Amino acid sequence: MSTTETATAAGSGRNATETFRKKQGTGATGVDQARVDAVARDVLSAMHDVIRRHRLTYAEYDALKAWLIRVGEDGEWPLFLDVWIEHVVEEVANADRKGAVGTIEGPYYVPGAPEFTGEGTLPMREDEPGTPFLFQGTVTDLDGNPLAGATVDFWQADDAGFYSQFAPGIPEWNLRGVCRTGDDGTFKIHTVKPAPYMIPHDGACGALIEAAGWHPWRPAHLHLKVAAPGRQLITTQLYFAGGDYVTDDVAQAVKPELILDPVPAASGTGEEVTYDFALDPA
Ligand code: MBD
Ligand code: FE
Repeated sequence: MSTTETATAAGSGRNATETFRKKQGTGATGVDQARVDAVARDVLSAMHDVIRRHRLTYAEYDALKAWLIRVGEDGEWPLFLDVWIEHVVEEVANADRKGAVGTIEGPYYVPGAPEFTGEGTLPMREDEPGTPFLFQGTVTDLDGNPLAGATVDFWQADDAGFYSQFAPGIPEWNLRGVCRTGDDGTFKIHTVKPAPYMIPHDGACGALIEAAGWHPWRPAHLHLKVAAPGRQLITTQLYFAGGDYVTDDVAQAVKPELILDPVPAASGTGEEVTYDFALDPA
């Protein structure tokens, strides 16, 4: 059975929820009461305002209630929040950065991927489908000085748009890896180009998309966390010039600085691109 036949919203949602719980623990810790009061009050009053402006009916209120219950049942809170909310959180969080441009993390990062130094190939299947792709560059400080021992933590969907550990039938660390820069601050990551990602249509997020007449697609993208001692970690994504949905990402996470324009690889096989990261001081 192929991944396409067996991937379900509830399956990937369950894994995304579990992954988030591992990172976060279970509850809020140490959030200031005055801050909760101010933010929760504003969220609620924004909702009250929407209800008044649109004259929400009881039928619509009950449809909303049913849908919210389903988001939880399908494990799709991580997906929902990261697709429709996170881009603004990221915008606020990274507003003062001078170096590499960030964007949203999304629900599918898993820490602890296999590591290599300098140059390596991401874990992949023997017959991994897709265009071979070399992603290379240098990690520097804001003055362009190379940073040795920086880490480029890399994850992506495969050529069918599926993530290992969130869709069934894919080896655990497929297309996930951590490249540590060598003494010259460079990294060379051999992989394959990912396909666009479609929000699953059999879960609550898909139901919202369908009911509203939206489209469910994210453009093909690479995910990265780039870090070095004494520097701020940057979480970002990179996209492909001219690719489908680059100008119409359902998650609104594309920025002009994040669009790659790969060229035929010097090796003669597949494509390659060079992209550098300048890290802000911590
Ligand atoms: C993804 O692959 C992703 O990166 C985000 C942000 C949301 C859903 C799926
Ligand atoms: Fe993604």
